Amino acid sequence: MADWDFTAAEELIDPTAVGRAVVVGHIRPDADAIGSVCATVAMLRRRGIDATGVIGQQDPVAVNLRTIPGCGDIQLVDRLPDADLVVTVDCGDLGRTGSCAAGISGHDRVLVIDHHSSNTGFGTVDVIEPDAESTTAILYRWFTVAGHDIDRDMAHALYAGLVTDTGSFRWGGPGMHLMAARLMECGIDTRAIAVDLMDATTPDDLRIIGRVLTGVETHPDGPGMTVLTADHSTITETNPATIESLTDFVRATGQGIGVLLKENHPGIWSISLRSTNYNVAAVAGVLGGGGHLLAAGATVPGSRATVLNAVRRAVDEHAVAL
Ligand SMILES: [Mn+2]
Repeated sequence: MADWDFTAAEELIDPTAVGRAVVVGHIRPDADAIGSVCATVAMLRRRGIDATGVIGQQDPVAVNLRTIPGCGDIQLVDRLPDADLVVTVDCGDLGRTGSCAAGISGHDRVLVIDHHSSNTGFGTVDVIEPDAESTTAILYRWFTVAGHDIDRDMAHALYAGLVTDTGSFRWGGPGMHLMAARLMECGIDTRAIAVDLMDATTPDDLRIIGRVLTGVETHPDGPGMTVLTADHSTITETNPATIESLTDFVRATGQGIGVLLKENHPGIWSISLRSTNYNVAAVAGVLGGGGHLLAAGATVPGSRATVLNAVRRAVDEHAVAL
């Protein structure tokens, strides 16, 4: 496993200097964000620090993520709570902290832990490791080298981020399997976690997925795109996990880039980009977002036609084959 340096991070969480800490996950959280928040809060509390996990939005966390131990304690906030220390986890830029952004930008003790390749750093200490499979993989490495105990609930939270961000161990380095093995030895039920986070569905969700898939479009120009669209009425019919699962269908269609257009609010489109051979973080960056080389996203306002045109232009001009 890579030789990541946690010296400055350890100094920042010194319990003689930190009474209260806030751990911030990104808005519209996924399992890596929630798992990272829960594991970090648990570690800080074990050190005697009064730690709270927060998400800077009012929309509730997806139901399936509430199976991660500690998720029920996470607060939805409209501003950063007062604290001596802020830790952001899995947030690729300050904007991803939502309503906490203003408070974080003026704070003098901010630890950024992240694995998004587009993250340029916004903390007083940044631990940004794009080679990490998940933010929980960075946390696991930190806790292991620093000697912070990992109990069963923490192992569950760390595994949740690992299994989802690796597409169920389809991509990543050999270290991900060693990490999974160690976490399994903590007594977690990996079969139940997979059902909770990825497999659970309903017949109604399957009908919605079928409808969206029927609307697939292809755009063969340039690198090529395969596009799925979930408009606002579709979004309101189901849960975020079902909508997110649609990205798996366009990852490897033989076209260069898979695109999922999600109208999360009327006229506000969240765009997910997936590929097996193009740098989509660069495309997302042009659209004001960011992410990983092969999985990235952005949010763009407008009609579906204008948003799709913006994506086509960004793909044509900025998609670089890897
Ligand atoms: Mn992640």
